[in-house]
Amino acid sequence: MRGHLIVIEGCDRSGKSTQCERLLQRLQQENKPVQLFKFPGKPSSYPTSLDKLVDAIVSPLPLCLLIDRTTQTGKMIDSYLKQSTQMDDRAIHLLFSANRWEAMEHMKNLLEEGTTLIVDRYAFSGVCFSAAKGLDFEWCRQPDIGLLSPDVVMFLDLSLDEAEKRGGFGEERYEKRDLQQRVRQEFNKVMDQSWKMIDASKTMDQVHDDMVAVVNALPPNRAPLKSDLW
Ligand code: T5A
Ligand code: NA
Repeated sequence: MRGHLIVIEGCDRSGKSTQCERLLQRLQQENKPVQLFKFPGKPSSYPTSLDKLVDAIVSPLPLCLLIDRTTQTGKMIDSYLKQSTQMDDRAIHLLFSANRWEAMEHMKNLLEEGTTLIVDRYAFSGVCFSAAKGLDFEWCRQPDIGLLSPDVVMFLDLSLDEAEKRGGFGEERYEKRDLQQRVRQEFNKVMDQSWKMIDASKTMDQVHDDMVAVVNALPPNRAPLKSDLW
């Protein structure tokens, strides 16, 4: 039986990375084969390339740590988000997509071996952020056509006011209120009935329990993987 592809989406500060980590730990405690992927990765979560290599060799860390912002595309995205480099809106959009495509084969192999994948942001973020910046929605969808389709998308739903209370937005390029508002509107366009809305304003424990309930309700996966994202 193949693993489940579980995607976690939501606006900035909604608790995605916190909850992905907790879900990972929970499934590991239940002895389920599981790995965590992040798009485009998290700068605070990765040490230097050398440290990473050593970690990957000596510890059972998920391989995804090698795929995030430290791939060539990942580094360019990181530098763009930290505002160290400028880039055309379309070029950065395509880079985010390329960053996902780089991981697809590895993800596919893991899923087929029976490993469940928890994915912190996916193509939905890709489309919503770029469309919120003013790019054409249909144009934005094109480069991600044919990615692996998730078995479930959980959307961590949090108001902008609540999100801003969580440490406030920092220095990253997209951490601005008006943009975040437009991103939320774009998410409303891409979500459908199949998405699981999670009230992210609850405590971390409550949010975790709600997400575990969604995962436990997933039917066993006998159908083959589909590479037919929208
Ligand atoms: N992007 C991304 C694109 O433009 N195109 C793309 O294709 C993709 C994939 C970076 C940016 O890139 C854009 C979107 C983003 O703007 P990122 O690296 O995922 O994407 O963003 P991060 O800055 O790492 O993460 P977020 O800001 O989105 O935060 P999270 O992961 O949602 O939230 P988390 O878990 O870090 O928590 C935030 C704070 O809230 C607290 C936490 O302790 C933390 O301090 N918190 C809670 N507090 C109270 N109650 C709870 N229930 C809480 N849960 C967490
Ligand atoms: Na995050």
